Amino acid sequence: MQKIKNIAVIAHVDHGKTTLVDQLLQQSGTYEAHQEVQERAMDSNEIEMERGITILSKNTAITYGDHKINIIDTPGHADFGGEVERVLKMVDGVLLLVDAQEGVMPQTKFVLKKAIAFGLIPVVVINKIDKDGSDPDRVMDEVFDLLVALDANEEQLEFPVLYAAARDGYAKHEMEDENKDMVPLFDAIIEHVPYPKGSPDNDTQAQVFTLDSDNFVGRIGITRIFNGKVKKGDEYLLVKADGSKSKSRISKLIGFKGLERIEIQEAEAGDIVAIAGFNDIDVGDSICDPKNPVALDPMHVEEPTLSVIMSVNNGPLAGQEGKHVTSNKISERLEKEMETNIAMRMEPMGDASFKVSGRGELQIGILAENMRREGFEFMLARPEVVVKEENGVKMEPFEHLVVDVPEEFQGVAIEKLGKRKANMTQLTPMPDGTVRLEFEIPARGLIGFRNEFLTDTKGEGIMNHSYLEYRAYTGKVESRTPGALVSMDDGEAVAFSIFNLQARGVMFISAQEKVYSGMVIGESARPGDLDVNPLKGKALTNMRTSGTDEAVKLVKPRQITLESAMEWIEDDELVEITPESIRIRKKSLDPVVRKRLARDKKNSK
Ligand SMILES: Nc1nc2c(ncn2[C@@H]2O[C@H](COP(=O)(O)OP(=O)(O)OP(=O)(O)O)[C@@H](O)[C@H]2O)c(=O)[nH]1
Ligand SMILES: [Mg+2]
Repeated sequence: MQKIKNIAVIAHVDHGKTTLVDQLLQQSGTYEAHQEVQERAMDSNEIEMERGITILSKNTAITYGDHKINIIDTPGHADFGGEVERVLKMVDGVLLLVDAQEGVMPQTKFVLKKAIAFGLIPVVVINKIDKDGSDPDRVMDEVFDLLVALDANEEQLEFPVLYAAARDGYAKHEMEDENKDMVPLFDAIIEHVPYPKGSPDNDTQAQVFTLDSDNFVGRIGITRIFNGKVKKGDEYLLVKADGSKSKSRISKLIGFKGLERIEIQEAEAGDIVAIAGFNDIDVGDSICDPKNPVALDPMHVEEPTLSVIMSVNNGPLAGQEGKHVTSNKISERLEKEMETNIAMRMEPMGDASFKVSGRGELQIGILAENMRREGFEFMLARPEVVVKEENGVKMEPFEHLVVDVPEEFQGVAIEKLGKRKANMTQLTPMPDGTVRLEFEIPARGLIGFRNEFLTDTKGEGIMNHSYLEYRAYTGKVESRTPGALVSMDDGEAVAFSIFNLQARGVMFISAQEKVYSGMVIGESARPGDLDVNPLKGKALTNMRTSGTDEAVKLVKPRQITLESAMEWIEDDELVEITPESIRIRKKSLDPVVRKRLARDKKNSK
């Protein structure tokens, strides 16, 4: 039987997980000599490469001495915490990375809490020790305190620690040791991560934790084998979370080796393989011996905390840029997403709209971004938190928030967060002259906060948050103050009128861009919406078109991204998304209706 170690790499966003996996791949000699490999090779999908973040967890396998190490790289952003949760059940150990300067951050707490609950002993890697301002001792203390706070048992408290610069390819036991290579980390994995339990002689039990597809064989389930064997050509029983069962043969069995996938005939307890042949295979399904099927526990993933209404684009420019625009197409696409993404939910709401729920704006934003790249066109409403009722009490999700700000912005940060119902739990002066403020805040209070925070701190503030728990509802929180500049006509925006409107606020559009009545073309400098005319040109005789014309010098418009638009909009606004454009509009395009609604709203206050 092969000696196997199964580990997941977990950390807060950007603490260096994918970079570390690069080095483990390289230094284990897994690559062929001629193989050309990109930096952060595991971040293989388009959006991951563009943004330099991991979105989906992915697995690889390396050989080290007589061991095979299966490694699962996980995403660090809080919105993808569901990915980490389901992966933890598949491994027998974790590498917990912590940035030697930033220290313990919200998502460090979230992932470590889950790992501790699964009984895993973390191999702690204090990473980026090469950075100026790194303070490995302080960070080590923070990790220890965190483990105590998380009720780690004695064995877990004796976790091994390594000091590393993943980017530079070394890890070591003591800071004084030489900077050499990853050998100390490889050895720590072999020494401290337990071997898989279970036996190849038992009846087969395996569980799917990720889905993949292949043009030739269809759906593939990436699976951890807990007991017994799986053989190509043999028949197995697929058991779903709802208990339903179906029999099928394994048509193809795929093993992992570095970035490659190789066809294999058989695999056994302890290993991670990809299985084809089950058409309706889903995340969480068990693959069992047909004679003695004992399904594994369904996977638990924390419920979604945020939802957004997605609807068919019904604006005047609808259907001009997208390929898939109907409610049927959107529904099909969302259903497909829900099969692989167990941390998300979808619910049809009638009238061509759907409620899509997930862990945060980024998670929903990435789905929307993928859809627009596939040619979809649709609208999103303002995100809302998922409110629950427990024992007759209205509950809402709370987040753990950490902001790092230069000292002079401490006051404004505390004041603004106070208005959003945040409760400060800690204030720590940092060695670099910044202050670290920690809060517990209703997730509602964070919607739209990032823009405001960056403005208030002149771009110098850093904020990080991650899900904490459901607590009693806190009442009204403040939202965006500035109003919208709303176009009152259809047509193409004229440079001269944009020039005039610049005095009234920040523009979102450039000259010649298509606009329509009810479209939001900028942020007003004052509260309250303002209907404006972006089409009003100067009489042609006076208009010079040359770029040097002083009179029409235009400020660069604010770049609207999918996520910034979702953050910015209010209840009566929508984001219109097409493969080519992101526009913001009023829900009601008719100015008369809008005025009446605004009046009713005011009266009801
Ligand atoms: N100075 C320094 N930078 C590092 C080190 N390791 C990684 N980085 C940098 O940190 C950034 C983030 O690295 P990633 O490996 O993508 O981090 P990650 O944890 O996988 O990020 P997510 O998957 O998005 O959570 C990159 O710019 C790396 O080059 C290190 O040891 N020292
Ligand atoms: Mg990564």
